[in-house]
Amino acid sequence: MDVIVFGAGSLGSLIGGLLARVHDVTLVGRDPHVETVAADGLSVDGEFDLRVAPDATTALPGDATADLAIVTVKAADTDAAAAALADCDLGSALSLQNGMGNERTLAARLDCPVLAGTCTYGALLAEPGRVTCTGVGEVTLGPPEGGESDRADDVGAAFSAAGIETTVAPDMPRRLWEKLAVNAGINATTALARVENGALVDGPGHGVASAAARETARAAQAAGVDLSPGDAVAAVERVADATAANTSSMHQDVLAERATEVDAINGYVADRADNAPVNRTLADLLRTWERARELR
Ligand code: KPL
Repeated sequence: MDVIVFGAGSLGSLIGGLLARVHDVTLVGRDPHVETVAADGLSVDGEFDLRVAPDATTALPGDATADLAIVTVKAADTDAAAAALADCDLGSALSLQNGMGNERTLAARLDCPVLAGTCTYGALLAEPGRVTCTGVGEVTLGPPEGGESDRADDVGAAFSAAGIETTVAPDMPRRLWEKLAVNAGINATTALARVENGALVDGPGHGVASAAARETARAAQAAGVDLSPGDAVAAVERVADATAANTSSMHQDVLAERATEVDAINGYVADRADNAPVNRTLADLLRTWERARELR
């Protein structure tokens, strides 16, 4: 399969690197990472130990062709990614991003079916040309509105052939909310406390992450999605344990002094739940930090 990975940061490079074992992959990202991958290849270490040679570029030609485009950019950059992919000839697109509504943003511009996906692998861009897998998680994917599709089956088979733990799921709306609960619980808490995901398995951080996840479940229920507070907390516990050594993507953003995905995660929940004081507080603290750093 010809695959474009649009957004070759830590997660995009990990998924692209694993896929490149059996597929023709083009990574689209930023220098100096892209320059290094194009010249010397990509190393994937941590839970894996492999070296692959995907194509790598900072700008995709407008008429690029691929069976699949995987979008892994930050939620705030989805529209720009859709614009860059709009004139490409694509079989399908798959969002593997944090936050809600990315599939809709992509579908508004792309002339191909768009699949929804979640990913709980832990990834860290250790240096240009080297990505570390800090936890083996799972990819789930399927039609964003739920149900089954041959395209989702084909993409799932392509991921599985590359050794990526993959489930093709008929209930993506619920899974997207469950992943939102995981991100609402883990990302902001680890970013503010400057700890790895495993620090939330127990202790005071577990209480904060669990409360944020329970509020997310209530927002899901208000949106008509059947996610129980107990299942949302269990998902946070499972992912914190499986990715214990990982620096969450929001924690990585704070360390690199980059804008975070807080609006698409805790801010999104706080705006949709009747009463979500934990998500509101986490969102306001991160927004305060972003303002002080002139990132918003
Ligand atoms: O999605 C993640 C992220 O960091 O954004 C998890 C799964 C929580 C891994 O850290």
